[in-house]
Amino acid sequence: MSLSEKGKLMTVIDYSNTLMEQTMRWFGPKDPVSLSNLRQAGCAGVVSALHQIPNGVVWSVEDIQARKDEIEAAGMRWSVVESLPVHEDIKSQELGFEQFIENYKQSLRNLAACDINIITYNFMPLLDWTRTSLSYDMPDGGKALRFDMIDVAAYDIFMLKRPNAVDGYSEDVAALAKEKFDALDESDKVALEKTIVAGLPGSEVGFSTEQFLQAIMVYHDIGPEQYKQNLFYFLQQVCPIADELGIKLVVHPDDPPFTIYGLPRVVSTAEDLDELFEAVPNESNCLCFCAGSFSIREDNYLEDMVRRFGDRIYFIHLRNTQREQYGSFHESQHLNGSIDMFELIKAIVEVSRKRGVSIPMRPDHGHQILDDLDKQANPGYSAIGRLKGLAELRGLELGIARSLVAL
Ligand code: DNO
Repeated sequence: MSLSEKGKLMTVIDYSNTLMEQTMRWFGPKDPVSLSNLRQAGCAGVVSALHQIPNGVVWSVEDIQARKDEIEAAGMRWSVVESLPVHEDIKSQELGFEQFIENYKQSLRNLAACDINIITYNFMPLLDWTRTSLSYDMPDGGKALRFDMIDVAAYDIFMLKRPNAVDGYSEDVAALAKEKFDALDESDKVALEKTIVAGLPGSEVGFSTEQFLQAIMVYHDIGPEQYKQNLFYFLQQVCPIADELGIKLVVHPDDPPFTIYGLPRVVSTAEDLDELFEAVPNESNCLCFCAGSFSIREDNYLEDMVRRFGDRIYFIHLRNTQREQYGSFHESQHLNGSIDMFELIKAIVEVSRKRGVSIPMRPDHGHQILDDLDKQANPGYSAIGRLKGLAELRGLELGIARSLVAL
């Protein structure tokens, strides 16, 4: 092909409508980071939820429309709901749970009536995402979120005193946990428990130690096989309605993607996803590809997963993590860490082009940097750290997209 022919081809192919839609999460009017901040960061879309409505209660058209109007007045669109939480009774199939499924369906109908059709949820029992430190010092002076397996073991074995907890850890981890626990003073213990069980932003529940232990034991009795069936049952009930409404229900993977406190985790690996889509093949049964969550397991090959489940991906979370010893990890810079972000975005670009779609993406979390350090924000959701992440990610994507056009 001559250079001028190649030049013509480059002008004909328009890749811009398959670039990821840039979004950020907004926790609603109480979020210290404003909609105007999000717009200035370059967002076209907003990811939000009606956190003021208790878990299990129907979201009314009125409330949904009010949130939508507020976002649109700021010059963006409400791209994705994160999350419409699944009530704990649905997860454990507690007596009377069918009513919560009916409520869920009604919320879906109301969301569709307002033209909102990508809905995130997760199926992690009791806890949503889990970290042990919300202000881990990075060498550059910023602060990050971290998960320390030794802290988790110390809490589990010596504070929660879960029966047989010690059997779930290697001897090394159990010994280090004992050392750690012995060195904690009362205020350290309170702080650790608060971080672990009081609930991070987005998780809709918080527990006392006793409540937590009791609730865990319920899931021990259920076990992973039955728990998986509970997820499938929920989807078998709601997906037919979601299909009709044109809604995509995107499941957020387990974070971290392995069992903690002996709780079943069933959306952690490519095999889990295979089973999920096979058990419930409905077109509404889809995936929120959370790179950071999946990346904690070395046996999750992220680019392969994007290609394999590409048709089911309707929402993307991009962040990086640095895996450490014993399953510990911290959230690293968006472009550096255990994930090869270049390869991952390349796979996303290919899938988006093949499908001819622009998939909403949010930079998932960010460090606290610059003015963030003196301000209050939801852990992981400070303004400047996320802006930096988004800026780096969109630059990388644009570079990849343009170079692929030129090939
Ligand atoms: C953490 C988030 C999660 C996520 C839910 C989805 O930052 O990715 O809280 O929103 O698990 O249901």
